[in-house]
Amino acid sequence: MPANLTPAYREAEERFRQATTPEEKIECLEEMLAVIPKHKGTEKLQADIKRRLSKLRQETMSGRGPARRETAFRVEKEGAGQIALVGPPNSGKSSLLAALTNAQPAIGDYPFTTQAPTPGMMAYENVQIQLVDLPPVTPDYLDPGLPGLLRRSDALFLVADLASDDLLGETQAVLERLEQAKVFLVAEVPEDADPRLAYQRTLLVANKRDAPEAGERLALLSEFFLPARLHILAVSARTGEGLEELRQAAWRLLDVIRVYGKPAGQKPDMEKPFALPRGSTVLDFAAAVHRDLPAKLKSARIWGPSARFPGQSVERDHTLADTDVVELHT
Ligand SMILES: Nc1nc2c(ncn2[C@@H]2O[C@H](COP(=O)(O)OP(=O)(O)OP(=O)(O)O)[C@@H](O)[C@H]2O)c(=O)[nH]1
Ligand SMILES: [Mg+2]
Repeated sequence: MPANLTPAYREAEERFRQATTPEEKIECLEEMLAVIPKHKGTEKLQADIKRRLSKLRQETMSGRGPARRETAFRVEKEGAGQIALVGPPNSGKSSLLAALTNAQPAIGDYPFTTQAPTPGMMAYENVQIQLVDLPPVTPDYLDPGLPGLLRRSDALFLVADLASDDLLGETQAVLERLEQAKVFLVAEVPEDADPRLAYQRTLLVANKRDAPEAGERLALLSEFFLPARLHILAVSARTGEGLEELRQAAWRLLDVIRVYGKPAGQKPDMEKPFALPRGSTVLDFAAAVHRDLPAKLKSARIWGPSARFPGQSVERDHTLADTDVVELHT
């Protein structure tokens, strides 16, 4: 077993061990494949996961429909990270997606307008963050594909409705319904998190702050969600208030850093940063550039916040910082 597997991988693997249905197993294996560090040392393991996946997929295809239903809930990740929008009906999830991205989801003044995940790309400075609009969650309704999508995404917006009389009840119901599905919405993932449960970093987005009585409702929401310690940001998809702050908050929520690649003797490409989890090293960056690179890597030089001086030579385990420039030598 390669020693350099990440906590995210080990959590997915632990969930796989606990999984009871083929659908759950497929979901866990897919997650393991998505988060496994891609380099030579894990190639055998990757092949093994793929083999188990295709076997399970074949088994479920010959059976009933849920596995196929599940595939409708699979959204390929793009950009610096994926944030899923979850919440009660009519809270304005689709309106937020429309206001923040070029996507054009159906928006309606009635519940259950959205029936399938709809992605869109949101610009923040020089990066793109993927937002995924979802069907609503109520005490009686949770699409079976939804918890898996939430687990696989990088962070969540819980969208609450400041125009609703049942603001607290319906928002709490979403949290409870998801907890039954072992998905916990938290401000920070606890260090000693139980690997069988999924904790997702979440921002509580209080939408419709333009609505009458939104102020009082926001105060209620803050008071109520104080124990859960979710950070709250009030916005309006309709007037655009708070949306710039929301882009920034999305970036902070993802907790990633931008790293620029620099070919030797050339200028760095400042247009297209790589987005890496905070705490990533030179070696992680090399793996993100190309899966074969870590094995060939001889040395690296860096410029930017984590460099003691411009062009400093660093070891492969050097921890990078946001906006570092890295030149890899093979
Ligand atoms: N006043 C006000 N109304 C809004 C705002 N955002 C959305 N709405 C309205 O709220 C209603 C529901 O909006 P949607 O974006 O469809 O809500 P949703 O959360 O996607 O709903 P479902 O798909 O059913 O879960 C529509 O009538 C929107 O025009 C806002 O910021 N202010
Ligand atoms: Mg919708």
